[in-house]
Amino acid sequence: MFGKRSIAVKGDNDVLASFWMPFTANRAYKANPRQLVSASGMHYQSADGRTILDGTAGLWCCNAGHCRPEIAEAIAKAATTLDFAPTFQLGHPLPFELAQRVAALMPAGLDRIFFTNSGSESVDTALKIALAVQRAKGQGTRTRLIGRERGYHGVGFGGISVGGIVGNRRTWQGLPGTDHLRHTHDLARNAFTRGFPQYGAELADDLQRLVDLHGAETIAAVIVEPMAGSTGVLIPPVGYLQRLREICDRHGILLIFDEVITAFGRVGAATAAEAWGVTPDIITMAKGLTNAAVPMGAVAVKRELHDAVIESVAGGIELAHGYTYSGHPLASAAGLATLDLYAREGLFERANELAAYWEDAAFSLKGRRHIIDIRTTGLVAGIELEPRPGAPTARAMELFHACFDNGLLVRATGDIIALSPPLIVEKGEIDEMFGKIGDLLNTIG
Ligand code: PXG
Ligand code: PLP
Repeated sequence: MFGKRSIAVKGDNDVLASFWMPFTANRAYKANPRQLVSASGMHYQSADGRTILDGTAGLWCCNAGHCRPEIAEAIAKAATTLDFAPTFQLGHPLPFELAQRVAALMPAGLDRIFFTNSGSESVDTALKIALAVQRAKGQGTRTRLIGRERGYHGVGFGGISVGGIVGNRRTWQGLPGTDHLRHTHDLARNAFTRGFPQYGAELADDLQRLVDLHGAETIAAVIVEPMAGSTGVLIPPVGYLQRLREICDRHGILLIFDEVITAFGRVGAATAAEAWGVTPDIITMAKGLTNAAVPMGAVAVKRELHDAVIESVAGGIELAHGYTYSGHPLASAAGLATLDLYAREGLFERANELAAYWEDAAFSLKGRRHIIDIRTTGLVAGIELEPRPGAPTARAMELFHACFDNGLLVRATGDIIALSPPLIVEKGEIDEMFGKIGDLLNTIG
């Protein structure tokens, strides 16, 4: 009902005013609202009755496609069996089961799972666990947290402190004692590379520079996205993650991979860590964990790090951290049903198998108007446009709108178009996505 009313009265501020929309140009949206009212499989339905091909799996999260009945039924069953029960000093079965299932998908050794409700909470949790681990190991001087320029780690104070997006940090001071590695984006050397960029492994040495500057004994952890998603699909240069791992090992620094986007099949395996052969100490997840049907995040921790914290106190609560909804029954049920679907339909393998077709389809746009780079990995693509002189980001935003008006959902970030379809995408739909983008590029200035 709400959807109908709000659309029928275009720009009606009485109806749209109360919802302060997240990461949205509120005034522009409310002047020209675009609403989605239902979804199924690869498609959304808009309030004005159009079918829209989902090129982004919602916000990188509906990896098994929309409104899967198996997940909906599992949620309904949980809601009518045990709507809520605490996990503080009590328990209920589903999160124990889900933790085991998640652990089995993680790289060997990362089999202790903490549940949260979002990627941002997963990041805050991972950073707090890293500090607790260092303290438990008698390394209490290690309090510094290192992130990376162009990193997105959600919007908690921890996440924005290690994150590297100026707009997300400008208004808030963030935590003291953080620093940042340089980002790896280098169009001059790497534009139009297929797969991993050739150049830039040496940028990992920036961590050595920060060790030399601050002292290793002050640094607790480094957090990076194995592939930076939000800031435009920045694929790690060949050897970069390996080198980061080596420098962390040399100096007793914990390595955290923020896999909120990359986990659950996006890059062709359960994790980017697995796909790319570099094992961090801690992995953060969210999004695809429940196919986004109920909010949930998780943090996977190496068993010996978990044990160090658990054994550091004689008795009682070992880690003073947790959310009311950690391991919520509905989220846990959604997670279990989602992991079943991924396994039954072989969706991670499917992403891997489709990756070459996806890459070819993306690179078919090479040479088209405005495009200055194309990059893909797994079922992700970034298409970078030349910024319009004097109006950066305007061109990508115009293309985003043109796509939406023509039945295709993409993401615009800066002057980059990001694509990350549900892993059930068919080849014909891949052709449709890139075909449409190619055609619409001719229509924008
Ligand atoms: N870490 C990473 C790597 C993420 O991509 C978060 C943490 C935060 O998760 P929550 O659940 O708190 O939003 C994210 C989220 C986009 C986009 O369009 C990306 C995210 C969220 C919304 C939009 O790129 N990533
Ligand atoms: N604020 C208040 C006043 C609370 O009582 C609680 C939890 O009990 C919180 C915040 C934290 O909420 P959550 O556990 O859902 O993160």
